[in-house]
Amino acid sequence: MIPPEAVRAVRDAPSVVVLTGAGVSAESGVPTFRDAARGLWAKYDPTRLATPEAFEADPELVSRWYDWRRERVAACAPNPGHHASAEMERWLTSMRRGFTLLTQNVDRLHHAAGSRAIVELHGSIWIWRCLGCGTEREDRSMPFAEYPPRCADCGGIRRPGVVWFGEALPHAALDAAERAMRGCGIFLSVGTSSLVYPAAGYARQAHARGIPTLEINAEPTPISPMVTWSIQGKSGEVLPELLRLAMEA
Ligand code: BJW
Ligand code: ZN
Repeated sequence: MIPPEAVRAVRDAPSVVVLTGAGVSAESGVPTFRDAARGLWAKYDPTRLATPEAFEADPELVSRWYDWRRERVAACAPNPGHHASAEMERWLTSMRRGFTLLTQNVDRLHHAAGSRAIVELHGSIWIWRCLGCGTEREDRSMPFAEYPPRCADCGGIRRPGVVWFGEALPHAALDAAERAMRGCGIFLSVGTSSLVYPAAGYARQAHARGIPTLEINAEPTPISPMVTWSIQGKSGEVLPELLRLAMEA
């Protein structure tokens, strides 16, 4: 199921870049982004809620949605896909080879699994930023006492520290991703629909530079015809197997 050439490419690459998306957290029970409005939220379109315009129009509604998602994520633990990614990092760094995890996920389950070199492209639902004084704080308390939550310092409205459609990604994250891409020897795209840019552009960038690309996803995506190897399957099964084979090779 995993092409031996892909295994060898992971084993031999001087540096590995892994891009993850919501599919990696799906086996932990975290709904994928496009599935992140269920139950009471079923009548809403996540791509419309995750916008600055939606927050401006109705900050209470949008912060209640994030609080609902925070509660769901808080009940979830990392799965074998997260653990394999952390293990791959430990294995490669022990051999003084490069490893960077670019994640679009906002749930911090990669952190919980022990990954270290993480670039959060789309921020985190655990960070809240005050629109009054700009303070950013991790806040895992829930439910919030009020919606939208307010800043303890200045009383301003706090918004989730995530990147919404139409917003620029954090400079530091973009710089770190660019650095990782410069030294990338193999690029892995895991559990992402590859629809959202700029993240979806990294696989294309790698391909254009002749770097081997490997996709692991439950279903075909727009990058599937382009990548060197496209494996259809669950990240929690394929990633651990890929790691096992590469370590044994
Ligand atoms: C499994 C599985 C299992 C299930 N195993 N797999 C170029 C072209 C066209 C448009 C644009 C472009 N450049 C920019 C844009 C606009 C826009 C964009 O990309 N739009 C597209 C929809 C067309 N991009 C932006 O607006 C970005 N900003 C930007 O470019 O700014 C420019 C700028 C510069 C300077 C000043 C100002 C502006 C920002 C994008 C931010 C995205 N944010 C979100 C929300 C985060 C907060 C939140 O979660 O609420 O990030 S949107 C959402 O999509 C979320 C995700 O991180 C992201 C990616 O989704 P992901 O992870 O791929 O999830 P899914 O659900 O789509 O897919 C999961 C996949 O897993 C599926 O395929 C399943 O099959 C699979 N799966 N189980 C393996 N077990
Ligand atoms: Zn404040």
